[in-house]
Amino acid sequence: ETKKKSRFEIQTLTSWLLKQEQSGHIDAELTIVLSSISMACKQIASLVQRASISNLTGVQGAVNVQGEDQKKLDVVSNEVFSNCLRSSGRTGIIASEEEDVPVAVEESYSGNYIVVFDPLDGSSNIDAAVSTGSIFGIYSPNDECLADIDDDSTLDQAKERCVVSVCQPGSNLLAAGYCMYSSSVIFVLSMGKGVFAFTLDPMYGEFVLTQENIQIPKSGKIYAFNEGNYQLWDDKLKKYIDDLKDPGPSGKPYSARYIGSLVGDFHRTLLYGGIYGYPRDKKSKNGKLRLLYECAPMSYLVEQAGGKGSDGHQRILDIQPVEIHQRVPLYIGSVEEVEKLEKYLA
Ligand code: AHM
Ligand code: MG
Repeated sequence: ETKKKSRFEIQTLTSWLLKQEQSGHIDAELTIVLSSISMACKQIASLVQRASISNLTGVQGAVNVQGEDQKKLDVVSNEVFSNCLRSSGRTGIIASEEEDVPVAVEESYSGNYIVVFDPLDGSSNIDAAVSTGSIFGIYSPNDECLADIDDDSTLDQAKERCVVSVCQPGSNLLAAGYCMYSSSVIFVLSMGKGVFAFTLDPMYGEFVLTQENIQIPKSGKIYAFNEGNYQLWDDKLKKYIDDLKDPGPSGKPYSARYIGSLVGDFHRTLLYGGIYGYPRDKKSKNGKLRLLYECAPMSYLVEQAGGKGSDGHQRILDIQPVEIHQRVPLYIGSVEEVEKLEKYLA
């Protein structure tokens, strides 16, 4: 006899995580890391929503290690994210888009998970109240970096060990996800057993399970590229885009959609199908997006949903990073669309 579901029965992220822990999919440490990340996302959501009221729009006046203007909210979100992770007591090393080098967390209670994140992606959209998001990935504990620096090693050597521990291929990810700050706040997560989405219920202040085992459509007629860069692209890529727009007398051209916010553009692609791309071009040899905390977590999620993430020639998750802020071209979305693009680029 199946129990009828009460209409008051909702599953919060917290209770869902505890269930995953009980069934042995994740350990208690990882559960705590994930709930502290969701807490950071709730805080950032409220900061983003109130940005123009609390004077948090505009630039900070500093430039990050990658030469980008930091927005006030980039800096604040990085603090929020780092603090939540530190106080979880379960992270050993954290690496962020907004920090030059990975940081070893001094006092980890246990667990020592490695967390990579972009605290506020797409922040050029903030001042116009357009979608942004946070992206994260979690790797296995690695004690090397935490080795005491009171032995003969110097601080520089310890930092070097951190870089080595953090630089793992995406195929080692234990979990990855993002939170999108849009008309709804949506937390999307995978721990290697499908992709799940939780919507922030503003009434309860809790993330509530709204989609289980998301599968990306096998194909989809939407493409998302910054076509302003068209003249800087390789001819093979130009041909691919030209053909999407001009499918011949029988076909219908693809629709263009581009927010300029990876999380928003990716979320739409995940649900509706199609392809998102950030190619290399004449000015940016490896494109714009970062392998470790942008491309790898998104590729992990897309594969978990039955899609594909590629640099045009190989699987993103197979790429071994050599530095923290390494950039890589990204083509991600429905299997058929990404494979078609790979054929054009071959
Ligand atoms: P950011 O991390 O500095 O915000 O940059 C990443 C963002 C992505 O969200 C987005 O896909 C891309 O940059 C947009 O770049 P462009 O403005 O060149 O199209
Ligand atoms: Mg970013």
